[in-house]
Amino acid sequence: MDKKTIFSGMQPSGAITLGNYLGALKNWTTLQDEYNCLYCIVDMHAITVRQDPTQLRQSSRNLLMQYIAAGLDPTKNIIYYQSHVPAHAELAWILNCYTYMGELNRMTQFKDKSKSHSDNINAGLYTYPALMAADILLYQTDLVPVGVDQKQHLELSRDIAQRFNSIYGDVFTVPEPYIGKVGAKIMSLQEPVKKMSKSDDDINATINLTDDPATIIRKFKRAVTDNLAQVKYDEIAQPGISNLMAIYSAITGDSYESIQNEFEGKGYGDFKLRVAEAVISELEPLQQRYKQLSADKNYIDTIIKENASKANYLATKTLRKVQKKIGFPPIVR
Ligand code: ATP
Ligand code: LTN
Repeated sequence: MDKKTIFSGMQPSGAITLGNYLGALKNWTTLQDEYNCLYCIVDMHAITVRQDPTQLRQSSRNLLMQYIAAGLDPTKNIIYYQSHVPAHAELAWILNCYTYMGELNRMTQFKDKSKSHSDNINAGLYTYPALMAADILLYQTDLVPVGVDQKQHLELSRDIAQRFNSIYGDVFTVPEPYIGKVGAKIMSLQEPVKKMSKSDDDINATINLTDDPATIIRKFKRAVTDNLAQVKYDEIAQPGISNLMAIYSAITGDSYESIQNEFEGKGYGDFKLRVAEAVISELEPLQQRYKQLSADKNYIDTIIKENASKANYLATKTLRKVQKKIGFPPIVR
């Protein structure tokens, strides 16, 4: 009853990557006993970039199964689609009216995506953070486990919550970010100064959770490094090697120092292969569970239905409170 609440989400904008897994999903699985957790598939956020309908439907279902395959128990956590809970859109509209354009103009994700999707800089892409704030605030969330790239959005969510509370009293819990120590920012294997991103067009830049062992080995072999011939953590001088060390450390739990010692005097080939092997064995159980889940349509459908109903119940409670505070007329039954 008195457990704290956790909320997080991922966009079904493609196959999820090792970055999503190490930066977010893996951490989520460690929190499920201690907290009341909601893990959303944020399909409404995904359409801020143009999506193919058939692919979006498939990616959304795949993502839900990957949450479960990674170890999230759907009876302990509320795992659901954002579009199945209308309160997200309703609260987002309200929060849009408490968010300044000056704040949205500063968001680096908006700036980045405006560059990479310059033919479709739509209003949804711009007001994306107000929807994200709605996701979080609807559930009176205490903690939000995300990768470091989402910190700025989270700070804005806090500002919006505080602004609203200062006008209307304590309506929202003000959420705190929860960012893991390792794995918080996994970089592209091809351009290690850029984050690994599931919507990257270069297939060699990302490891997908469903990649088979041969593909994983091939991608790590091709990973961009340097000619300094030393396994040493230095993000500036050796971004590629540092990224491989971050991946290895996030999986094995080994410190950078011990990784440095382990591979002292060894070539990059050896190191890359060890990283690939660690990733393969980390992903193997997940891939097996994913296969089983894909074959059990009824089980997945039941989860979708039951969890959406739980989320709807909780979200509506907060939404009604907000509507009342701002002066919307009560619903007459
Ligand atoms: P897209 O490429 O479509 O923008 P994305 O790969 O950035 O997607 P999101 O759905 O936006 O993924 O993010 C899901 C979660 O994964 C977030 O908590 C985010 O912080 C985390 N995350 C995304 N990329 C990385 C990364 N490279 N390293 C660590 N965490 C990441
Ligand atoms: N913006 C996030 C996805 C996201 C999210 C959220 C994360 C949408 N709503 C609420 C945490 C809490 C992203 O791009 N990774």
